[in-house]
Amino acid sequence: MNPRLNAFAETLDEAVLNRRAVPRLTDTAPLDVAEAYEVQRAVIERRRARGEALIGVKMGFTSRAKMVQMGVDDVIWGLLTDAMLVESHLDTSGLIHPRIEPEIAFLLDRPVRTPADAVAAVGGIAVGYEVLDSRYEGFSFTLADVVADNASASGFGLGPWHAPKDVGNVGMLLEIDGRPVASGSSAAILGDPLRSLNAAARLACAAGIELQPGWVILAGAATAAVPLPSGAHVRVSAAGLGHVEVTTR
Ligand code: OOG
Repeated sequence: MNPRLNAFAETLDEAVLNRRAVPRLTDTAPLDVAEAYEVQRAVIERRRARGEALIGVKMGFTSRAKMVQMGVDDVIWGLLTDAMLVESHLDTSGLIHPRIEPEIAFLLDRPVRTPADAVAAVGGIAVGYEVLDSRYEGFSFTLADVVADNASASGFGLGPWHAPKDVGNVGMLLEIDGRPVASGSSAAILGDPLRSLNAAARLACAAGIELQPGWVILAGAATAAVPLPSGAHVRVSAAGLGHVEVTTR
């Protein structure tokens, strides 16, 4: 691998391990989006070398609210590993400046070999959340920076799986300590989260990655992300999909 890109991957990986934010890569050297995806893959390879397994993909900037919040205007994707899956508790002391956002998740029960396979491959749908933890100082980045940083992926949690159904326009709510802090409709996700699933399938196929049975596709947030405090109780719900909760310390 190009030594510049390899050094970028090492910088981002060490930022996670040391819980220390780093300056934006693009402040120090040029980086285009195609190269940024190479850096992302190298970051994931480092995690796999430590025993983590790929279990899905996440989409980013699929909603207007997120594009405006972060000042970027293109859909991106990142990879999820088993170490990112949060059960009912999350220790935020291992994170830099975590944020949380409500998501719709798809569970695949068949491989996706071409984008046309995506919708039929869905075996379940759930409400979920994603914990973002940009490795960059000030949670500030260009498109290439955030792609290299695996789309800020840090953790995610899932509610109960439901049989596939229409989730094109369901109300979503994020509450922290019983207080509503963000709400929106799943329609904010590219008009329908299924479009995000299709985009994930397209990007994966283009990258030569086959989406696998058992993998989770996080379709992206319906609202802006909010800071995730320690010592908090978070509840994320979506109409018809129930809810998922997490307690932080
Ligand atoms: C990048 C990730 C964006 C989403 O749902 O739009 C994302 C970030 O905002 O840090 O996951």
